[in-house]
Amino acid sequence: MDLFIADLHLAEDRPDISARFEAFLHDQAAEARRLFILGDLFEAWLGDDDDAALAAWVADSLRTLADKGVELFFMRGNRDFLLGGDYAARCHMRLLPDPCVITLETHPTLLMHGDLLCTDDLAYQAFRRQSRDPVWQANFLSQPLAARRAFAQRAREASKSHQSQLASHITDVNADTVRRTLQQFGITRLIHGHTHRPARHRITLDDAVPAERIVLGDWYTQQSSLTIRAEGLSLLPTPT
Ligand SMILES: [Mn+2]
Repeated sequence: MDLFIADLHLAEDRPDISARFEAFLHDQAAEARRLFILGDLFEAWLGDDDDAALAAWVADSLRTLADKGVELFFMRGNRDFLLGGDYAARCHMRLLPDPCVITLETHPTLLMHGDLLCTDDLAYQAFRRQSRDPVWQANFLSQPLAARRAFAQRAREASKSHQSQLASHITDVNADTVRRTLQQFGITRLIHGHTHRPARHRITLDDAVPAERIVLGDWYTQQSSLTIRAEGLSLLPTPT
């Protein structure tokens, strides 16, 4: 059984989400063969040298799960895009590039965090390009932790105000970008998070090829996960 989660947005001031995550790791996750975390596990990530208690607790919890034999994979989101190889090694999880292709029960599947698909949000895409630049990242990571914390706080406030000014279709994926991306990879199933709009969307590619886009939910008020078994697929909470 393969399990997928995203957008937990774990934060020091949200112990309720950490408690939900702890329960999930003890129950469903312990039964899985593989657990894929598709980004935004953390509300913010300032660098692998961050000494916050939350990061240490998550590393211990994930390593404990890995030691039970569950294979762990992590793809960076737009909040934790600075999570690096050092921290991944502490968690005993492998880093995945965004996008990446895996085979699930013989079905090739494209995995993404999802922010790359939101191409109508031009300001965000510009920031994304800038902040994925190795020189920008090295410069950011060379600053003292306190300065990085202050920057992240300002960035979160700016992002909140930016999001609140945008129509909801701008902050969602662009349908053409989704189709183009799937066609480019020659793949008919996509799993992503980021938009916090859990759903299973039937889509049609060129030459009437049917495809599916599965969107994972966030963890603000409940556990959200996708389970894939040979018998089928279940998305929780069930999309309304
Ligand atoms: Mn995100």
